[in-house]
Amino acid sequence: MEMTIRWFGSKYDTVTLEQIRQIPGVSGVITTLYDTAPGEIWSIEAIRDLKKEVESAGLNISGIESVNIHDAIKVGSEDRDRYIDNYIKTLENLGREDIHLVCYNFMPVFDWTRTELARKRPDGSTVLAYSQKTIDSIDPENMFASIKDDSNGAILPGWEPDRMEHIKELFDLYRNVDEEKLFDNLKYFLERIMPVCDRYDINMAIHPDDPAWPVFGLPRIITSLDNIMRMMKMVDNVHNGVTFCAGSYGTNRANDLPTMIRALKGRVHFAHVRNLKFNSDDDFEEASHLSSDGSFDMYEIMKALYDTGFDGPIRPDHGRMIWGEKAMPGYGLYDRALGAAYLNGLWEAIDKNEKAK
Ligand code: CS2
Ligand code: MN
Repeated sequence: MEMTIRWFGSKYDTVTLEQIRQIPGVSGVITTLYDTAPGEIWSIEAIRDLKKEVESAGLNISGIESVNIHDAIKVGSEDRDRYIDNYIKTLENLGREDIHLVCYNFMPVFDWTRTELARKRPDGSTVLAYSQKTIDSIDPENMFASIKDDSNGAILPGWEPDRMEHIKELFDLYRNVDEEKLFDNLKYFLERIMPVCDRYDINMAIHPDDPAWPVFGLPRIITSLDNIMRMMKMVDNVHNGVTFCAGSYGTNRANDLPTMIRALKGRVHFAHVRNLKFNSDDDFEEASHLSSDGSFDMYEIMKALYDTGFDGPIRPDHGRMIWGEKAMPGYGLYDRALGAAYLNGLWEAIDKNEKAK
């Protein structure tokens, strides 16, 4: 595995490449062209500039998160081919620049959903949190307004203000899209992009829906082992794989994370490892990465990745806001650096143990 940190680019991130470079054991970043809209072609020049910037800081680009999918593709509207053509061009340009991992998601309307961006934990840190009761009591059209004041001024991934302005139209678009339709549209998209992935050896790694169940009546399909198996079988190509995001699959307590990782052997191209603390089945908050601070056994998660021969990039995921830092919720420096160090420690111990056997 390669330990990495997500970085939104110097225009958007409060964390610098120089800081990331000083986290022990981190050699790469997972990044994106944050100012491109879904559906736009990423130019080779822009990709090259980004690469140059990262490399001159002594790091490398380990993958892209995300190249976002235009709603026309998810909905399957008539103009989807135009957007898929653009997506293929972007993949081609990434491949030509020697980038071989692309994370994306297929969630309708919203990306990850949280009801609070700064819930206070007993130690005084603040974290992202979710309560189904709150979701049930708010109007989805006001969802964005209800959380944006806690965002520390950052644009949250998937919650771009100009998209959110059209929220009503977005909901209308998905009115006739159910789970089956969403699976069909995902299949159509994957079938069209696999040839370019084969040509440039690009691993597509779908990010799970977060939380892993339908929200506001919108269908969500990347939620369980059965559904991912269905997705991988419907387009059976090693380049059609997954981002194993522990914190997203883990929102549904029926998902046994280490067992899922083991079942997905060979198709996990990217791992997000983080911990959640459940207060009840449908109220949870994010915790530090340490097992005892949350509800997951982080050792078992890392062990399952190790045992299945996982050799892709891994990153700590959403961190707490600690030590007075002001950053994009979930994406400060301090707690993610602690997370990376801890995950590296677990990996080293597992590795030494296995080699001593
Ligand atoms: C999230 C998402 O859990 C996460 O990593 O922050 O925004 C994620 O990056 C996207 O869903 C991937 O497309
Ligand atoms: Mn994730």
